[in-house]
Amino acid sequence: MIIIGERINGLFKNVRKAIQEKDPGPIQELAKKQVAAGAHYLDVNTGPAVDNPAEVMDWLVETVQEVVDVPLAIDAAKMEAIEAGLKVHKNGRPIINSTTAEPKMLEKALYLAGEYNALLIGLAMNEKGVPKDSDSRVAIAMEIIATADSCGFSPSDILIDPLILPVGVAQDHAPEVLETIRQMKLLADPPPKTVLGLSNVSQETKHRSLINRTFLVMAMAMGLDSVIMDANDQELMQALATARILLNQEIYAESYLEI
Ligand code: THG
Repeated sequence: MIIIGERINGLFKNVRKAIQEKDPGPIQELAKKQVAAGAHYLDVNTGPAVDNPAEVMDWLVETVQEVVDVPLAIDAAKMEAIEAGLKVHKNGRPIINSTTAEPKMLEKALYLAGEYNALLIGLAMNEKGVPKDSDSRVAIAMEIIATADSCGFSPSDILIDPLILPVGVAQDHAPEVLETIRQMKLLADPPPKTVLGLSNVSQETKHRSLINRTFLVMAMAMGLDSVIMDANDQELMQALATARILLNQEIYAESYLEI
């Protein structure tokens, strides 16, 4: 399971403030804290409230890379901001986060993935939005994989994100998302990878951590490969480690099981 730390995102007040004040301190603390907790990648997102996203992304990526050497998931709505991050990215293979199946956006994202040897997150949505049922999500994923294939990419260069929505507003989507993850293993050989923005599921709920870890374990049972999540949530990390043992993904479990 690839853990992508979610905390460097302008959605969070302290990150938004640090961006506004161009203060590297809080961002660099969050970067170090997430990597120390076990994050393999860090997601980096300026948040929606900036009017110069490319400039801010450049600064964020440079700021983070001064203190950690994990690769980054460059998370932005605009491809110009993603490209600005890719340009200065230096450790390993970056992740482009993300494109929809909308042809113009997908074409731009694939071009950048080729240019910067990046992995690409393809969202199971198109210009009509996020469909509810898993069949429609799978069909969109298939379009993304087919287009990527025609541009010379392997399905394993693509991370399909079925897009989990807050359970409070879209409860009926959660099982469809799980089924979409399961279906991805049957879509191509090699199959595409899968990813989720886990914390979406619990937005606006009281028991966020419990909902997050319950859904993560269910998604892992469906074959989830990677997850954008709070690596500093200890109970979530423990649930992840336990699920890895129960799914026989972890071989040295003896000492853990004795406790
Ligand atoms: N898929 C992909 N990328 C993503 C998402 C996804 N990137 C962003 C997001 N979704 C995943 N990251 C987060 C980060 C924060 C929150 C949720 C998902 C979050 N933040 C608090 C809130 O909105 O309530 C912020 C408030 C605060 O605590 O300050 O929940 O799905 N590919």
